[in-house]
Amino acid sequence: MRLHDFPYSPNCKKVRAVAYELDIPLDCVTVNLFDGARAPEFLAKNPNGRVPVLEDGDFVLWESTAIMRYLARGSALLPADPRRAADMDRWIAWQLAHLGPAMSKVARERIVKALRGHGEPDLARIAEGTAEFHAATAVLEASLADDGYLAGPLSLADFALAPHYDLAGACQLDLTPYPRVTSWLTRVCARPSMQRAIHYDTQARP
Ligand SMILES: N[C@@H](CCC(=O)N[C@@H](CS)C(=O)NCC(=O)O)C(=O)O
Repeated sequence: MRLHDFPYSPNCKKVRAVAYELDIPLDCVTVNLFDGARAPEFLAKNPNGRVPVLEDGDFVLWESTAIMRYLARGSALLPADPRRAADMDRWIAWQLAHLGPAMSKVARERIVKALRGHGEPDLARIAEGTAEFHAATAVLEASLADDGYLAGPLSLADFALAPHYDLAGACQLDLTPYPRVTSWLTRVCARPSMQRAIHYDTQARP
């Protein structure tokens, strides 16, 4: 299978971590997101112009959640129990609807603008994203047990959220008020699969 990805993208890290966890070989092809233009061949695969995109033979799939689910079919990362599966889906949807947009506001202002030379950060936008990040993370903190995972046993939900929270430091978003989130993140990021996905940009490509 081939994955069109970008080393620093948390949505790509989700997919790579699941593939590494399940020992699924991936042929990774980097799409340079810093270059605004997208090749027509890439746009033919994903008209949204975004990564990740998976190719499995003639089957082309975009959207990180759909890709994770496709890779994890039949594995323990995708619970068979309907309530556990719904709980997992709830956190994945929450990341896409709430946590992700909040962090993106801050990341765009603090990181992307600097990398692309797009001018000074908009402080009002940072304040807005930071407030949303803390409101969301307080919800997660209250939902987590001291030593558990997001939906009972380790599941796709942990792989969906951890790459985003791993970028909190780079965005200058403070996790110290959230000891359970911090301990969960440390536990998930200690897994060899997550380590490999997170540090992919500094390694020889698989
Ligand atoms: N909902 C999509 C979001 C994909 C997405 O936004 N990917 C980012 C990288 S993390 C991207 O390709 N950005 C390029 C752009 O906005 O031009 C998913 O979960 O796959």
